[in-house]
Formats: sequence, C-alpha cells, structure tokens
Amino acid sequence: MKDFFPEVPYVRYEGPDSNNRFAFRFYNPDEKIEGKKMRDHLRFAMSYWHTLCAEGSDMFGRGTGDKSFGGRSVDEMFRNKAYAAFELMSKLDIDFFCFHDRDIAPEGNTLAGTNENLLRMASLIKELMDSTGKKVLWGTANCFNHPRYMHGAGTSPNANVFAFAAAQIKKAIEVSVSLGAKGYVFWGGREGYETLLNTDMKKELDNMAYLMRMAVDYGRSIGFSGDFYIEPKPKEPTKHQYDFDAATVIGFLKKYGLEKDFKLNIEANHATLAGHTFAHELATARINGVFGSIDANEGDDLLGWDTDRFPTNVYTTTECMLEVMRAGGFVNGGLNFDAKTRRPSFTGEDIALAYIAGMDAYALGLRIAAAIRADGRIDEFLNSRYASYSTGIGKKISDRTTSLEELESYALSMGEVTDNSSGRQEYLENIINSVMFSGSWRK
Ligand code: XUL
Ligand code: CO
Repeated sequence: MKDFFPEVPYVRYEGPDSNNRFAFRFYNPDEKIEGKKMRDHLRFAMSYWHTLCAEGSDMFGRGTGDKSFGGRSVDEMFRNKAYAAFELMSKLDIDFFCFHDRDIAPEGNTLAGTNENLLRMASLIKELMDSTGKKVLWGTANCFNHPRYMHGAGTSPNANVFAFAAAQIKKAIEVSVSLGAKGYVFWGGREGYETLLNTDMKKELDNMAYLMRMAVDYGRSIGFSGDFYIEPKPKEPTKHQYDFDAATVIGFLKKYGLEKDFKLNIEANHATLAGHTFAHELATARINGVFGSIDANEGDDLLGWDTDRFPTNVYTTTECMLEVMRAGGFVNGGLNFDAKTRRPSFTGEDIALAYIAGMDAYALGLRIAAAIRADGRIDEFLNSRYASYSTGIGKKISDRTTSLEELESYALSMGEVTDNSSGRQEYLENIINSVMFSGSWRK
C-alpha cells in the first residue's frame, strides 16, 4: 500500500531526554500508572474530520494543506483518506478514532446514493480496523454542513428537514454500531437560534428531545449498548446554542427523561467559550453521574472562538486528568483530539508532530495527576476543609436529621461564628507547581 506519510516514522517512547522529534517523551503506552496502562487511562482517539479532511481554510482564505491524498476521483480520494487514517493511527500508536458520516464518504445526489457511499466506505474501514486492531470511540452525523440545515436539523422549523436529519442519524447510528462503536455523539451544530422574533424555542427543544428519544430507542433495538453523548457548546455557529454548557444539558436531559442513556462529551475549548474552566465542566458532569468522554483541545486566551488547537498546556491537562481519575476513569469514552494544526502548519509532518505534542501533554497530565494524588496534600486539605460536618451540629446536617428550628436555636446560642479557616488557595497552587517541577512524578 502507498505510504501517505512517508516523512513520519513509527513513533515510540524514548523518555524525557530524547531529542528525536518523532518520539514520545512522556507517553509510554504500556507503562502502568496506579495499576493501569497509560493507553487505558488515556484512550486516545484521532478525529477523522480535522486530520483527514480539514485543509486549513478560514474566513479569509482557502486551505493551505492538501487532503486529497493523491486521489484522482472523489471515490479514490475517500479511500485514500481511509488508508492514510489507519497509517497515521498505526504510526502514532493511537488506538481509537471518531468520525462524522460525511467525513468518511462523499455525498451522492440523493440520500439513497449517499447511504450507498457510506456503507461502501464503512466496509473498507471495517477491513482496515480488523487488520490494524484500531477501534471507533464514537460516531456522529454531520447535520450542520449542508445548506438544508441552515435553520438547524432537529430544531429546524421545517418538518422535512427534521425528517431528513432523522434519516441521516438513523444511518449514522447503524454504521457506528456496525463498526463496534461504544459511543454516539450529538453535537448540536446548528441547534440554536439568532432571534426570538422568528423562533419558537419550546417547540424546537421538544422536537430535539423527541429526535434523541427515537435515536436511543432505535439504537438499543439494533444492539447498541454504549453511551449516547451530548457535546455542550455555548455559541458558534448560532448565537444561542441550546446545549450551552454541562449544567444546561443536564437540565435538558432530566426534563425529557434522557439521562439514563446520555452522558456528556466535554470539549475543552467549548468549556472556555462558555466562560467556564475545562475542569469545571468535567466536575459538573462527574457530580451529576454523566461524565462520559472528552474532546481534547485548547482555546486561545486572546481569541473568543473555537480555535481547536492541539492541547499543550500541562496545567490544564493535569486538572483534566485529576477530574478523569476522580470520576473513576473512562468506561466507553476517551480523549478525542478534536484539534487541528494552525493554518501555516500545513504539512503531514505537522499533523504527526501536533499529535505527539498533544499525547505527551496528556501523558504528562496523567503522570502529574497521579503524583498529586500520591502526594495527598490536596485531597487531605479538601477533606479537612469540610471536617465540621463530621461532628456535632455538622453531623446532623450531613445526616439530614436537623431542622430550621433546631439550627435557629443553635445559632442563637452560638453567638458570632469565630472558627472560619483559610481557603489557602496560593498554598495549594504552589503544591501543584512543586509536584510538577520537583520531578517527583518521574519516580
Ligand atoms: C464543533 C465540534 C464538533 C463535534 C462533533 O465545535 O466540536 O467537531 O465534536 O460534531
Ligand atoms: Co468537539
């Protein structure tokens, strides 16, 4: 088979002191941390759309990269994308991939023709999965690119568009299931609105929930045992995206009784667009029992849009891995690099180097998070901060055995509160730095 990334060798772990740019310094897939292999903690996935399709175009200019992979016809181009995808996953030791239906196969002139293309490409991808051992983390339907979705898909005011989206999602679920996916994502691409002057918000949300209900029922009926995910995002492309953030989505799932089948796919850059930290969104999912999967990327502090940079900020990856470990680790989910190289980083080599950077940043995050847990000072401080709830009146509050009357008489007899203690934020932040830079995580 043709080598699509001849400049990229097989990338292996060489340790922190290696100066080979095609080596991992921190990601050692089969090394165990807290008794589990790094590859099983991290469950890295390649995003098919950024890696094999996006050519770097932006609002001011066309693509700078070439993702035709030498294909002389549309069909050959899509086949070559698939070969290139599996070559890259093999060279980078990435175990999973995520895809939209329209990433892997071209659209035909009719829905039936498009479905045929999709099934043909899915069977090639299945062969490549079987011969390489690579797996699908999740699949999804692209219900936002085509002009028919100008007003949304499941939230479109046009019932014919709703029907078209339903048909597309049905097929995308079938293909995901046939490829053994344990996840299926709803990212509400254009599910939102610009103005209430033309929008019946209640009708749109009721319809969206109905579409999700039908998707769950159909998926379960054809043997899908994995997780459905909603991926929150506050804006872009619409002004008011309905799936604004984790808390909003959890309210939606509970209102419509979807919380047993759905978990959240939290994306780092979407969290910061919503004015939250990535860790806040992960913790919100965790404490509500809907932590599922992660789209790993990074926003830019100075840019207010979804830049989808490859993640290299080790503070953020450390906070993230602390949250993942608190949640008990991934079950069906993983870390999908929903990330792209910058427009001037236009070569195949850049893509490999970007994945290496992202994988090493998460491997560092995992190693440092484990060292912070072993160090124990942060957990100890956190627990001791709430110690007043273990005895006396605090224990009664914890046991839910008190009343406003009892608390009133307690407060009246107490006088002023005199026992507040410091939150010690600066001290705690310095613990992170000291663990990170003392190198204790290197063992
Ligand atoms: C868009 C985004 C999507 C979803 C899948 O911001 O994150 O790529 O992850 O549709
Ligand atoms: Co995403």
